[in-house]
Amino acid sequence: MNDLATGALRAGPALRIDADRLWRSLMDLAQIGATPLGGVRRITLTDLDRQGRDCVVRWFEAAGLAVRVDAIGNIFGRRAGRDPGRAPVVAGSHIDTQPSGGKFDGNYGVLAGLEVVRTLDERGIRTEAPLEVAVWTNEEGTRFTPVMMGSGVFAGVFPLEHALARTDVEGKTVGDELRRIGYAGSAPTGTPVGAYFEAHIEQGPILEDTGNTIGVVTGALGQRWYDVTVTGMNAHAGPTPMALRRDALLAAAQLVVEVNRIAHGEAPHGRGTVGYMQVAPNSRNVVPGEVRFAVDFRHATDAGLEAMERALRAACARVGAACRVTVALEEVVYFPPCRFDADCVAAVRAGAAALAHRHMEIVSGAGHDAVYVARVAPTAMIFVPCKGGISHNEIEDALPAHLAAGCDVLLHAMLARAGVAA
Ligand code: HGY
Ligand code: MN
Ligand code: MN
Repeated sequence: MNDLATGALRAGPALRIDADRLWRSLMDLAQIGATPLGGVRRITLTDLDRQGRDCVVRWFEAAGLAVRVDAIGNIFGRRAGRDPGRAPVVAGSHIDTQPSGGKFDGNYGVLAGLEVVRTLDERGIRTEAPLEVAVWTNEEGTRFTPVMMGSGVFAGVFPLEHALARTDVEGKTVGDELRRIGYAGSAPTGTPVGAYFEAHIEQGPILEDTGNTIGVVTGALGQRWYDVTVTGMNAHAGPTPMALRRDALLAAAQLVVEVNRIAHGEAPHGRGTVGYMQVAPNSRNVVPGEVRFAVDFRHATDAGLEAMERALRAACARVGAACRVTVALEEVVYFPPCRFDADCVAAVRAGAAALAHRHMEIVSGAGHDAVYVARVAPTAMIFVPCKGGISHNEIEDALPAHLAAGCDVLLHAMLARAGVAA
């Protein structure tokens, strides 16, 4: 029998990826944007993002993948299947990071997809359906909102022109920055996907605390993000009597406390964070006249998100009146709680069981590109533990054995959906 024919035999439960090669590729990519504390700062559409993209494209091409880039900069590496007419089974994630990001958030899902391809090539295994590895543009939403931008355009959630026109705090647009780094692609976006799997670190403590290696992700919390602008009056910190002040930062500080209180009131699934704040004029002896800050709300139900928004609007009115400032609230991100495809979730669960990894069902507190891809294709995610559940932090860490286990589950779930050519 030729190699490809025996490939089907080799695709049994004993098939494993190369854990050392996966770890090396993660460490090599992490050099691009490496930070002193061992993290990665590779913000979307910066020169470091370009370097990361170039590196991954080189690896895709070296693995024999046909590479294309779409109009929002999403990168796809395609491995032919026996039946070119079938929609591809896709694995992917993102390589843009938070300003104080880690080595694994996003990067793991892309490099696990590449490791699956490398393993199949090594073993001479051809699939029935084509496979693709995807790198989604601007998942983090830290420089340009909305979050999960590339996958959102791909899934038709955001019009392409709307995304290309989004600006950062310096007024640079997504479109200009894509052109500047050479990733304003011409490939069509929204191409067919037979099934999508995303391997990701959990970014929370549950798997580690419960001794599970694999998280069978059944869905993700819904999110609402707001930009809040508080407008008072700049004033001299000395002669201005306390009673006459219109202090925007005093009001903003009270609203930060309110965001936290609202989230606690929606336990166990409510989440509320103010992670970004700009104070103007930001001078030590001037009563601040303007404060802009971001609110990130999350919940397991739409009703919960709506209740949190109502409470926030009431707090803005109350605090605004008390501090004699105006408070403007603008919603910049919304997506409802999502449930992943039952058959894809079952493929993940079956892979974990066949590989004898302790596993549990889990709902993602983080948003992921899978949330938008799930709108257009059967989708599921695979979680692995990260150290102390810490992420969006330079000390983010994970065990090579856990990363390899998740990649093995990804391999078997993809083969289950793509089929192995005889
Ligand atoms: O914010 C999130 O949930 C994701 O990390 N972008
Ligand atoms: Mn991520
Ligand atoms: Mn992230």
